[in-house]
Amino acid sequence: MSRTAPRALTVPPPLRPPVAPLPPAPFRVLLVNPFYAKDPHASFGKHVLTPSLALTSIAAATPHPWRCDYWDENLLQGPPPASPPPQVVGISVHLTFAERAFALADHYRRLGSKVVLGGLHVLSCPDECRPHADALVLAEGVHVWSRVLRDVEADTLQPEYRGSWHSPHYAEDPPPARQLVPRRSFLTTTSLIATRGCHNRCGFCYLSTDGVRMPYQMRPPAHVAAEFAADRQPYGVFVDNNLGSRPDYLRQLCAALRPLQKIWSAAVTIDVTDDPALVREMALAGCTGVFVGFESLESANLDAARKRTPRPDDYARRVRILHDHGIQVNGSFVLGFDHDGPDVFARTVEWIERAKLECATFHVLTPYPGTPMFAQFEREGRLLHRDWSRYDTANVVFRPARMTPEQLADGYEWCYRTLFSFGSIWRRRPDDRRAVPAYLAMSLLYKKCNWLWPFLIRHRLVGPLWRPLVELSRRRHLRFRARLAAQGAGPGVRADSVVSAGV
Ligand code: B12
Ligand code: SF4
Repeated sequence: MSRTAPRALTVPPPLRPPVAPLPPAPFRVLLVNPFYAKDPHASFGKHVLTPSLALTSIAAATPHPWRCDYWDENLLQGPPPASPPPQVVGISVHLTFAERAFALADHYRRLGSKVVLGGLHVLSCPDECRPHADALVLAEGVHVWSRVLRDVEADTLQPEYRGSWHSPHYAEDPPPARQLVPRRSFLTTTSLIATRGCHNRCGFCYLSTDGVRMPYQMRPPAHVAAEFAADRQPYGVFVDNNLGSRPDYLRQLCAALRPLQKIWSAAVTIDVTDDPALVREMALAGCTGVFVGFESLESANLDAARKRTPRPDDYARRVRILHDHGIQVNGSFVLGFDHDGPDVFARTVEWIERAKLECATFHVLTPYPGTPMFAQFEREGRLLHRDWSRYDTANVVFRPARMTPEQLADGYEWCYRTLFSFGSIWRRRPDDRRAVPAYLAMSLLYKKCNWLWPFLIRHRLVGPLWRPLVELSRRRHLRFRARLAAQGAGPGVRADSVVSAGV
């Protein structure tokens, strides 16, 4: 794997005014997901696994006669269209790409468009966003979007609109406008969301940001299943923070998904294994991969983060429950907590190999503005800078307690290098020999082919290349599932699916 990312993945395309500027096109909206620099240590494939639902959700709430276009700068198709400029430009802002979002906003305002900014960073740092926008949308956007456009029509656009995470109408939100997303550009366009919130409120998570007190809300399982069916893809990715927060709901959702005969992955906390019968229902409903935030193998770190989770010495047994049901595990680990010393890297990687996690992602602990952790580090004078573009969990932005920033940066890099090596990929292969070739194909493409990803992305070959592998996985999963169902309750069938949760 290359240690530096190619220019196309680190530098956004230049924004130049059109040679012959035209007046803004009335009733046209352009929704833009801004460019962000990619971490050369991780897989570039991660960014085209599935699209974020922020803008397609907004698009779905667009009233007649407005028409939306969608532009994701990370698909490497050059600068976003501006001739003619749309009457309204909506841009998602996260802290890591805030600078690019502001450059885009300034560009379109110069061309005469009205610019509306929304997303997490607008909520946590509105004062920073205000000078770049005609209007800000704070928090939930779907329910205020039509008001924003009606106000543009009436020339009464307000500087600020505030949505609510407490809306009683969440269950009735329209399905995201997935048809706007270029189908060939992603492994799957079926990003799904069934719930909002999480039963935890970990101190480092964006869910503990000021103003993000969202109750756990759920959408009717039948609606979610209908959306999955309608997008006509074999594989769906749930982008929920934690699909397992309410086991009773997850059970109902599985019952609705099972008849679709599709495969899917989701983020859950490891306590989903409290009830192996629920894991079995997930498998029978098509779950082939879970993304689990283990965060740390050190209890003291988890306690300090206020994460309610089973003890780390029980993690391996719980991973086996998932594996026994054909569910691959992509573990997420945060490095640099206050109880982490320089030995944390080797210990974490050794554990991952012993537990045979098919995939893992590492994150340098990152205090997001607005979270209790950010306030604490600021109070203690431990923030190194406020260059948000490096608050991407791939760079060290604070002074760790038990090592130097350099040790943390080197250790993070070492973890990825070791885990993405041929040796480690081989050591973590599934026990079931039938599953090994597909596991190897997927792992090598995902982890060892960063040189290939820019080409695949630019030429819109991601979908065409991955989809046959995904379809193969789906068929294998259906065979596995038939055996699991025939066995009755109680595991014993080994994993033979190959798609892993990657968000
Ligand atoms: C899908 C996803 C991805 C995808 C796509 C990201 C992308 N930007 O295209 C991939 C896998 C590539 C990814 C990568 C990363 N991600 Co990510 N990702 C998500 C995830 C799981 C789902 C996003 C989603 O679809 N949400 C559902 C939509 C409906 O909700 P929403 O985004 O909040 O949008 C609503 C409002 O905010 C608002 N809104 C948003 N935009 C706009 C725009 C306008 C105009 C308006 C009016 C309103 C509006 O209205 C929307 C509807 O109500 C979230 C977690 C989550 N569940 O939200 C993390 C999350 C956004 N990711 C996060 C992070 C940290 C990253 C990475 C840095 C991690 C890493 N080290 O690799 C990278 C870097 C990417 C980057 N710089 O953005 C953090 C962000 C934290 C923060 N404070 O900014 C989150 C919150 C996860 C977490 N638990 O920490 N991610
Ligand atoms: S369990 Fe995960 S999603 Fe839930 S609060 Fe903690 S880090 Fe955030």
